[in-house]
Amino acid sequence: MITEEPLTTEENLPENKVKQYRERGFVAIQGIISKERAARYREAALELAARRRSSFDRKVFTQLVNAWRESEPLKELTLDPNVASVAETLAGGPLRLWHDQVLIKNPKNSAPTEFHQDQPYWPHANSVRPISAWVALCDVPVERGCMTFIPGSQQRTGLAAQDLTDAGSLMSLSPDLRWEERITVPLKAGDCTFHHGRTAHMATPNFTDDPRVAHVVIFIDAGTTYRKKPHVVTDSLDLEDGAPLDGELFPRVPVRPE
Ligand SMILES: O=C(O)CCC(=O)C(=O)O
Repeated sequence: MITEEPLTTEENLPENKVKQYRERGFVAIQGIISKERAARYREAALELAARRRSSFDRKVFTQLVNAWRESEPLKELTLDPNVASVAETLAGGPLRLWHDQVLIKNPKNSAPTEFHQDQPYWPHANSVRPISAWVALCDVPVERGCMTFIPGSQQRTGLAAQDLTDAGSLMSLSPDLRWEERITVPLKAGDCTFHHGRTAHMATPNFTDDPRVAHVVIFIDAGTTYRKKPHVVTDSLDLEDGAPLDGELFPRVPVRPE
């Protein structure tokens, strides 16, 4: 029988993790879900990728946006109260779901996901503490495509959207970032990193024979409003500029079990 370390929860989250998150803009958390659940969700993610023939296949990864709308197991993970309550403690304020995404780096995919910030892609106003949980659904050592962060880069505001297939994109917008420290974070299945929506991050290539399967749950401030610009999640919603992002697509979290 495999004995597992206890999960990290809002109750036992070490104070220094909150401090690290606020200073550096990211933090690694062991055991946000159990390994047994990670294995189950990994299967669900691969099954959804096979089902969604039309999924967004980029050079760097296969991206399944709003997986929770089509897969019951992945909905359970996206709305997991432990993930959301740790996110809320780290962020320091009330949150709602923006969207989730399964990100699969296929075996032997030598393309890194290049450095970028997430927030410049999003059609949001009034969002100061967006936070993403990147949950490893398989073991992710450096050679399978783990995340690398530039500590403190969440302070860089107002940058244009960056191209995550171009290694020079973020660095040309903010050249001194080239000389900043980078921290690479391998994760075991069931562990996660949380990162702020402006923290510069990349992921290494997948040189292994197995897919790298991650599930990313993206939270935004509960009071975030819509700022008109194209985005796959909002394009079909016909929102007015300034409309609140709320309703069943953007639920408040944590959703507590009844
Ligand atoms: O997993 C990756 O390859 C990149 C992930 C990423 O950019 C994100 O979660 O914001």
